[in-house]
Amino acid sequence: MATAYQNLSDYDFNSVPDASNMSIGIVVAEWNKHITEALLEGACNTLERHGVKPENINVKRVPGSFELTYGAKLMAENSDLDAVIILGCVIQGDTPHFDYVCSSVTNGITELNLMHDMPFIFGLLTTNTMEQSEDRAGGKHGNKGDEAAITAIKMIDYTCKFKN
Ligand code: DLZ
Repeated sequence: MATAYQNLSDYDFNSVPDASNMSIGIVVAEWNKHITEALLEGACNTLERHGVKPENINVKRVPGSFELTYGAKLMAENSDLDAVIILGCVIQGDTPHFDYVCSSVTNGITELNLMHDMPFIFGLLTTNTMEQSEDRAGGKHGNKGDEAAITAIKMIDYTCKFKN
């Protein structure tokens, strides 16, 4: 896995645009809750570190990763947001239909990005074991929530270059 060689929380602080005027939605799957709540904590802390006001972070929860696409769609269509971050965790060993859930979320997010005029950010952990997920949810490989937050800020800034 590529992320084993790159810490998900490592980045150059100064390369990230100011985010104090940004509003961001986060949809979180409840399945593998201790992992997804750690991703959420990482994402919120990173957004706030770059200036996003806590009242401009809109968090909603859905039961599992399969529901993330619909949750993100509703959030985007019913709130005034600049981006939506999608957080979930699918573990191959625990999930007989791992490939179906992963490809559903991946295709769903791709479609949302094409349908809407805002970025939808992929923050789904897809691992072989719980340990690999823990390593990427604040463990030895960092936190994918941090990575998703930075990506959201950079993609909002990218979008602004075309809108203004
Ligand atoms: C059913 C299921 C299974 C077996 N595994 C996971 C998982 O590892 N991660 C996850 O986020 N969700 C899982 N789910 C739940 C499905 O995503 C979905 O919530 C249910 O199939 C109901 O649509």
